[in-house]
Amino acid sequence: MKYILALSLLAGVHMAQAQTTVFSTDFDSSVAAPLNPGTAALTGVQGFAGLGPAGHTFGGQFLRSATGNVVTLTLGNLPTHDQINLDFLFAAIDSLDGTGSFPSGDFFKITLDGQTIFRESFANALPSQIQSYVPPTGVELARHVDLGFGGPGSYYTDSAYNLGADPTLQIIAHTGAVATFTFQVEGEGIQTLNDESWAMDRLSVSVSAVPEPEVFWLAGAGLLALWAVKLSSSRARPPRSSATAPGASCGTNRCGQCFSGRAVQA
Ligand SMILES: [Ca+2]
Ligand SMILES: [Ca+2]
Repeated sequence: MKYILALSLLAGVHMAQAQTTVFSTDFDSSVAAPLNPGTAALTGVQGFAGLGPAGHTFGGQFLRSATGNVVTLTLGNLPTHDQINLDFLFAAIDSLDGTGSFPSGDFFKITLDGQTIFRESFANALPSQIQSYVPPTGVELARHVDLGFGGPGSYYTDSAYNLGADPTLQIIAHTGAVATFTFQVEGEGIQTLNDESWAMDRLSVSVSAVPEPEVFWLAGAGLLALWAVKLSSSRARPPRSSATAPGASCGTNRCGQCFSGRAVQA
């Protein structure tokens, strides 16, 4: 029973950190109201279909944007929280040109309440171009392959990323009741939709709360309960067989250790 109590208290800490999804869309039917797409439009995903981890893949339609355009997501009435998490699939379409001078200078930037939380260049046109974004393990889904749109071939290859798997966009400190995200490819390399573009699919936002101090006390109480159970069980163990033999006297040496009188006489 004590083990169950302790584990229940520890489970309470885990529950306190659970995420609450506050926005989610797959873009398959419409642009959800909290989104202001600017000039971006719902478009079939073409060759991106099926890319992504199981249950979280490109499919149907996504929101495709020209470079330079700003997509804004404004969420209000958020529940009490300390952290916010952003999750989406990112399509780098056609000849985005990475870091450098025009036509290079294509940086995908995300802001939260006016603060930049992500800004990296993406390069698709030539292997020699400089892409600043180095995806963490598990984020890159495709690179320099033709997934439709412009092309085929030439400069018009495409890339895909599961940006929600990038720790940069997870557990972001945030407490306000309103959160405003913007998404934009900006820089001096802006070109037309037929030359380069980007898209997002499976966009969701969740919030979570760090454990309150009293929850840490509960966790501490759980650990104390575990320690008490371990202590009481060790005290209940029978004495070791190497203890003083029956009938032998037990003296104490200068170090205070008990010894057998019979052993000393030998
Ligand atoms: Ca293409
Ligand atoms: Ca460009």
